Amino acid sequence: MNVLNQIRKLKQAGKKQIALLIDPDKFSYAHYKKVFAQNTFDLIFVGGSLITNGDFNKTISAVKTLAGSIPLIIFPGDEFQMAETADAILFLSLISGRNADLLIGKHVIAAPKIKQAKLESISTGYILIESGKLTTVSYITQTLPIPNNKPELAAATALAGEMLGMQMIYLEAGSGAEESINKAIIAAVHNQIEIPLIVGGGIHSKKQIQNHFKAGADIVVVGTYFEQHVAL
Ligand code: 1GP
Repeated sequence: MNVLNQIRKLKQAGKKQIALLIDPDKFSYAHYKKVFAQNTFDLIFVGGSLITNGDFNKTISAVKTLAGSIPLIIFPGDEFQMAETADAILFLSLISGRNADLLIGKHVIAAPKIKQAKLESISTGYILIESGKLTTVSYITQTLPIPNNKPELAAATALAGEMLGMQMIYLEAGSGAEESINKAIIAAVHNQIEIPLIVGGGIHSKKQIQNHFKAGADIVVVGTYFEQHVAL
Protein backbone atom coordinates (compact mmCIF):
# COMPACT_ATOMS: atom_id res chain seq x y z
CA MET A 1 0.00 0.00 0.00
CA ASN A 2 1.22 3.51 -0.75
CA VAL A 3 -0.26 5.60 2.03
CA LEU A 4 0.42 9.04 0.57
CA ASN A 5 -1.23 8.03 -2.72
CA GLN A 6 -4.27 6.86 -0.82
CA ILE A 7 -4.47 10.15 1.11
CA ARG A 8 -4.09 12.14 -2.13
CA LYS A 9 -6.74 10.08 -3.89
CA LEU A 10 -9.25 10.64 -1.10
CA LYS A 11 -8.44 14.36 -1.06
CA GLN A 12 -8.97 14.57 -4.83
CA ALA A 13 -12.28 12.77 -4.46
CA GLY A 14 -13.33 15.35 -1.81
CA LYS A 15 -13.43 12.72 0.95
CA LYS A 16 -12.44 14.17 4.31
CA GLN A 17 -10.39 11.90 6.58
CA ILE A 18 -10.33 11.25 10.31
CA ALA A 19 -7.15 10.01 11.97
CA LEU A 20 -7.07 8.37 15.38
CA LEU A 21 -3.88 9.16 17.30
CA ILE A 22 -2.74 6.57 19.83
CA ASP A 23 -0.12 7.49 22.42
CA PRO A 24 1.80 4.29 23.35
CA ASP A 25 1.89 5.47 26.98
CA LYS A 26 -1.91 5.46 27.11
CA PHE A 27 -2.63 2.36 25.03
CA SER A 28 -4.87 -0.39 26.34
CA TYR A 29 -5.94 -3.12 23.92
CA ALA A 30 -9.32 -3.66 25.58
CA HIS A 31 -10.19 0.05 25.51
CA TYR A 32 -9.15 0.66 21.91
CA LYS A 33 -10.96 -2.46 20.77
CA LYS A 34 -14.16 -0.68 21.84
CA VAL A 35 -13.03 2.55 20.16
CA PHE A 36 -12.48 0.71 16.85
CA ALA A 37 -15.82 -1.07 17.20
CA GLN A 38 -17.75 2.19 17.50
CA ASN A 39 -16.00 4.55 15.08
CA THR A 40 -14.71 4.65 11.55
CA PHE A 41 -11.22 5.97 10.97
CA ASP A 42 -9.38 6.57 7.72
CA LEU A 43 -5.90 6.63 9.23
CA ILE A 44 -4.22 5.57 12.47
CA PHE A 45 -1.29 7.54 13.89
CA VAL A 46 0.88 6.10 16.67
CA GLY A 47 3.42 8.19 18.58
CA GLY A 48 3.97 10.74 21.31
CA SER A 49 6.19 13.64 22.36
CA LEU A 50 7.29 11.71 25.42
CA ILE A 51 7.02 7.97 25.96
CA THR A 52 7.80 7.01 29.55
CA ASN A 53 6.39 3.53 29.97
CA GLY A 54 4.70 2.49 26.74
CA ASP A 55 6.45 -0.10 24.55
CA PHE A 56 6.50 1.37 21.06
CA ASN A 57 6.98 -1.84 19.07
CA LYS A 58 4.44 -3.80 21.08
CA THR A 59 1.91 -0.99 20.70
CA ILE A 60 2.41 -0.88 16.94
CA SER A 61 1.86 -4.63 16.63
CA ALA A 62 -1.24 -4.55 18.83
CA VAL A 63 -2.70 -1.54 17.01
CA LYS A 64 -2.04 -3.26 13.69
CA THR A 65 -4.31 -6.13 14.67
CA LEU A 66 -7.05 -3.64 15.60
CA ALA A 67 -6.57 -1.41 12.54
CA GLY A 68 -6.84 -4.19 9.95
CA SER A 69 -6.55 -2.55 6.54
CA ILE A 70 -6.57 1.05 7.84
CA PRO A 71 -3.14 2.61 7.16
CA LEU A 72 -1.00 2.72 10.31
CA ILE A 73 1.35 5.69 10.33
CA ILE A 74 4.09 6.46 12.82
CA PHE A 75 3.84 10.01 14.14
CA PRO A 76 7.25 10.11 15.80
CA GLY A 77 8.08 12.14 18.88
CA ASP A 78 11.74 11.30 18.37
CA GLU A 79 14.10 9.34 16.13
CA PHE A 80 13.65 6.16 18.20
CA GLN A 81 9.96 5.78 17.42
CA MET A 82 10.19 3.42 14.50
CA ALA A 83 8.75 -0.02 13.72
CA GLU A 84 8.96 -2.07 10.54
CA THR A 85 5.39 -3.27 10.89
CA ALA A 86 3.90 0.20 10.33
CA ASP A 87 2.76 1.23 6.84
CA ALA A 88 4.42 4.65 6.81
CA ILE A 89 6.11 7.29 8.93
CA LEU A 90 5.53 11.04 8.98
CA PHE A 91 8.99 12.47 8.34
CA LEU A 92 8.30 15.63 10.33
CA SER A 93 10.25 18.83 10.10
CA LEU A 94 9.25 21.42 12.70
CA ILE A 95 9.07 24.36 10.31
CA SER A 96 7.39 26.75 12.77
CA GLY A 97 10.48 26.47 14.98
CA ARG A 98 14.08 27.52 14.54
CA ASN A 99 15.63 24.50 16.19
CA ALA A 100 18.07 23.08 13.61
CA ASP A 101 17.95 19.63 15.18
CA LEU A 102 14.20 19.39 14.57
CA LEU A 103 14.45 20.92 11.11
CA ILE A 104 17.14 18.53 9.81
CA GLY A 105 19.35 17.09 12.59
CA LYS A 106 17.21 14.18 13.82
CA HIS A 107 16.38 13.39 10.21
CA VAL A 108 20.00 12.61 9.38
CA ILE A 109 19.99 10.01 12.16
CA ALA A 110 16.58 8.59 11.27
CA ALA A 111 16.82 8.48 7.45
CA PRO A 112 19.05 5.37 7.10
CA LYS A 113 16.94 3.51 9.68
CA ILE A 114 13.74 4.35 7.82
CA LYS A 115 15.27 3.12 4.58
CA GLN A 116 16.46 -0.08 6.22
CA ALA A 117 13.00 -0.70 7.69
CA LYS A 118 11.53 -0.15 4.18
CA LEU A 119 9.04 2.28 5.66
CA GLU A 120 7.24 4.71 3.38
CA SER A 121 8.33 8.13 4.54
CA ILE A 122 5.98 11.08 4.07
CA SER A 123 7.71 14.45 4.28
CA THR A 124 5.52 16.61 6.50
CA GLY A 125 5.89 20.26 7.49
CA TYR A 126 4.95 20.38 11.16
CA ILE A 127 3.62 23.74 12.34
CA LEU A 128 2.82 24.52 15.98
CA ILE A 129 0.08 27.07 16.59
CA GLU A 130 -0.46 28.84 19.92
CA SER A 131 -3.40 27.28 21.77
CA GLY A 132 -3.70 28.72 25.27
CA LYS A 133 -1.53 27.04 27.91
CA LEU A 134 2.00 25.81 27.15
CA THR A 135 1.74 22.36 25.53
CA THR A 136 4.03 19.34 25.92
CA VAL A 137 5.13 19.60 22.29
CA SER A 138 6.12 23.25 22.69
CA TYR A 139 8.00 22.53 25.90
CA ILE A 140 9.75 19.40 24.61
CA THR A 141 10.79 21.05 21.34
CA GLN A 142 11.66 24.32 23.10
CA THR A 143 10.13 26.22 20.20
CA LEU A 144 7.64 29.07 20.01
CA PRO A 145 4.34 28.30 18.32
CA ILE A 146 2.96 30.72 15.70
CA PRO A 147 0.55 33.21 17.36
CA ASN A 148 -3.04 32.11 16.71
CA ASN A 149 -4.03 35.57 15.46
CA LYS A 150 -1.45 35.51 12.65
CA PRO A 151 -3.01 33.44 9.85
CA GLU A 152 -0.72 35.06 7.27
CA LEU A 153 2.33 33.81 9.16
CA ALA A 154 0.93 30.27 9.31
CA ALA A 155 0.07 30.42 5.59
CA ALA A 156 3.52 31.67 4.58
CA THR A 157 5.17 28.97 6.70
CA ALA A 158 3.03 26.24 5.12
CA LEU A 159 3.72 27.59 1.64
CA ALA A 160 7.46 27.58 2.31
CA GLY A 161 7.12 23.94 3.39
CA GLU A 162 5.31 23.09 0.18
CA MET A 163 7.92 24.92 -1.89
CA LEU A 164 10.64 22.94 -0.12
CA GLY A 165 8.95 19.79 -1.43
CA MET A 166 7.08 18.69 1.66
CA GLN A 167 4.17 16.38 0.87
CA MET A 168 1.77 17.33 3.67
CA ILE A 169 1.33 20.11 6.24
CA TYR A 170 0.35 19.37 9.85
CA LEU A 171 -1.15 22.26 11.87
CA GLU A 172 -0.69 21.29 15.51
CA ALA A 173 -2.35 22.94 18.53
CA GLY A 174 -0.70 20.34 20.81
CA SER A 175 -2.11 17.26 22.45
CA GLY A 176 -4.88 18.17 24.89
CA ALA A 177 -4.76 21.82 23.76
CA GLU A 178 -7.21 24.19 25.43
CA GLU A 179 -8.20 25.64 22.05
CA SER A 180 -8.01 23.78 18.79
CA ILE A 181 -6.77 25.59 15.66
CA ASN A 182 -9.08 28.43 14.65
CA LYS A 183 -10.93 28.77 11.38
CA ALA A 184 -8.93 31.77 10.14
CA ILE A 185 -5.62 29.87 10.43
CA ILE A 186 -6.96 26.71 8.75
CA ALA A 187 -8.59 28.69 5.92
CA ALA A 188 -5.50 30.83 5.30
CA VAL A 189 -3.26 27.76 5.07
CA HIS A 190 -5.78 25.86 2.95
CA ASN A 191 -5.96 28.75 0.47
CA GLN A 192 -2.20 28.86 0.11
CA ILE A 193 -1.27 25.20 -0.45
CA GLU A 194 -2.19 22.27 -2.70
CA ILE A 195 -0.83 19.43 -0.56
CA PRO A 196 -2.98 17.62 2.06
CA LEU A 197 -3.59 19.60 5.24
CA ILE A 198 -3.71 17.84 8.62
CA VAL A 199 -5.18 19.59 11.68
CA GLY A 200 -4.91 18.29 15.25
CA GLY A 201 -4.87 19.14 18.94
CA GLY A 202 -7.74 19.71 21.37
CA ILE A 203 -10.49 18.22 19.19
CA HIS A 204 -13.28 16.48 21.10
CA SER A 205 -16.54 16.76 19.16
CA LYS A 206 -18.09 15.95 15.79
CA LYS A 207 -19.01 19.61 15.44
CA GLN A 208 -15.36 20.70 15.74
CA ILE A 209 -14.34 18.08 13.20
CA GLN A 210 -16.97 19.30 10.74
CA ASN A 211 -15.92 22.92 11.28
CA HIS A 212 -12.28 22.07 10.64
CA PHE A 213 -13.24 20.23 7.47
CA LYS A 214 -15.33 23.18 6.33
CA ALA A 215 -12.44 25.56 6.99
CA GLY A 216 -10.21 23.47 4.70
CA ALA A 217 -8.63 20.62 6.69
CA ASP A 218 -8.27 17.37 4.71
CA ILE A 219 -7.39 15.23 7.74
CA VAL A 220 -8.44 15.86 11.34
CA VAL A 221 -6.58 14.09 14.15
CA VAL A 222 -8.23 13.07 17.44
CA GLY A 223 -6.08 11.60 20.21
CA THR A 224 -6.68 12.55 23.84
CA TYR A 225 -10.48 12.36 23.59
CA PHE A 226 -10.40 8.66 22.75
CA GLU A 227 -8.17 7.90 25.73
CA GLN A 228 -11.25 8.47 27.92
CA HIS A 229 -14.19 7.85 25.58
CA VAL A 230 -15.19 5.15 23.13
CA ALA A 231 -17.33 7.23 20.77
CA LEU A 232 -17.54 10.81 19.55
C1 1GP B 1 -1.54 15.81 18.98
O1 1GP B 1 -2.74 16.62 17.11
C2 1GP B 1 -2.64 15.58 18.02
O2 1GP B 1 -0.33 15.67 18.39
C3 1GP B 1 -3.93 15.23 18.71
O3 1GP B 1 -4.21 16.07 19.79
O4 1GP B 1 -4.53 14.58 21.74
O5 1GP B 1 -5.55 16.87 21.71
O6 1GP B 1 -6.45 15.07 20.25
P1 1GP B 1 -5.25 15.62 20.93
